[in-house]
Amino acid sequence: MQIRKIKKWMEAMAWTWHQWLVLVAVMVARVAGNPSTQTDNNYQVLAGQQVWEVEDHDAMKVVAELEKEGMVDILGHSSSTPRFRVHTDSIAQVAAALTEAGLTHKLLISDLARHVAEEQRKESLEFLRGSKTESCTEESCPKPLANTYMSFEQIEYYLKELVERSQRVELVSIGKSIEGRDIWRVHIRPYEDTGEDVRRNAVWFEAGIHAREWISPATACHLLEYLVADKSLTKNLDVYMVPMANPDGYEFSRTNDRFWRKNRRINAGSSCSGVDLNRNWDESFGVGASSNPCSEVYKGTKPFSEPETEALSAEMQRVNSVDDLRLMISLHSYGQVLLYPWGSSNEIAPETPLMKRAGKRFANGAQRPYKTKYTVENIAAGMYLASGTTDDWAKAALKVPLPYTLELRDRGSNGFELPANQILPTSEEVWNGIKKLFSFINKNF
Ligand code: 0X9
Ligand code: ZN
Repeated sequence: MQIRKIKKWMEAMAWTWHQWLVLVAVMVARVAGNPSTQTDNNYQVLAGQQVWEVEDHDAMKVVAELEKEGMVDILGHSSSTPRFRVHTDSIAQVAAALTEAGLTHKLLISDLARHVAEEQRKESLEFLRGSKTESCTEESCPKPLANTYMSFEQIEYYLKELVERSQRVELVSIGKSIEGRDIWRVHIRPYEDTGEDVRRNAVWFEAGIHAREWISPATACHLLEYLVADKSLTKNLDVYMVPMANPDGYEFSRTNDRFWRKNRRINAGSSCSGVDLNRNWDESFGVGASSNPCSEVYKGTKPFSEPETEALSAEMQRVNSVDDLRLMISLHSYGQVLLYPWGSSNEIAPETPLMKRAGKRFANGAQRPYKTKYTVENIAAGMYLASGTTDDWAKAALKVPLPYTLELRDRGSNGFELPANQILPTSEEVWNGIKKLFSFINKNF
């Protein structure tokens, strides 16, 4: 009787026996402690939240204001028409504000928790198919995983093994996050390091400043592999990379809230936590950002109020004092667009023709081998004004000629929930784009 009931219930869920079997196996893997699959329960907080879209180019301004008030959360940069998450309590208010502005919206997702649960169920099935040959544990993490998003701990295992494996690599903790996790900075020395104390061209990569953009740290780790193996383009180049700039937020997005963006600061006097680390840099601080701790774009109490941005900026400054930073790429998702400053004003930034020219080289390179299209755009022209970002700070404070924000795959079909089987293709095409940028630097500086 009981069995028949369960069978009926399973039929009602419309799953095949095979799918159930796979699910049980995934659960067993979890119990066995494979940290790579610990992504359950990170969607319940999203119950009742919705995703809307307004197909109107003038809507961005209205929606950006609602974002500053903490009612909505703009998702990705796939187009100049906004797609955004509406918090459950704000649905009526947001609808009213849009109507008042003469805008109509389309409902894309009616319950985000259900949507994320379903996406993760599909991923679990996929994971089981693709993960047989790879593993990453404390004892052995020889390569970044290609079929699953690694936990912060796994990324640490990998980085520590990378240093042991390659003489070119140096790993340093440049500070601790709010919750005490290390912020790791990798340095890949030039392939032909003569040991001489000379100024060289240098490149800085930052990844994972936004917690939910999982493809960013994943790509960063694979880029490390390509960089270490490279023998020509990095002959005279110092490469620096922070593969996980917001480890607390990342872990929180894995365990508690799949759409978490900020760090994990407990904001005094507010029930909302987190500071948007990409609004906290000391450049035009405040413009286009929010003073409301409940907003996804909350700038924090003052520039560099957060240990994460403090550590990043101090290290970038140090690197720029011993080397010449020529290129800075902050890896984000999603949208497939390479963005160049300014983002906080409509003025034209110094070296704009150069940023455009080099940017196009990147986009050409990244077309291979999957024909993926990356556009090259000025930040402020394409969307809303935003300040306190890594890119503008790198240009204004450090005078880095080529500072970019790279919004990785995709253009919105999966958004932040990019299936793990796209980690490798994304990394490959981005590496092809970056190689073009490296040649550009080697030729022009
Ligand atoms: O808004 C952001 O911080 C970035 N987009 S994301 O969807 N990944 O959050 C874009 C930052 C672009 N740079 C500036 N606005 N300066
Ligand atoms: Zn981002």
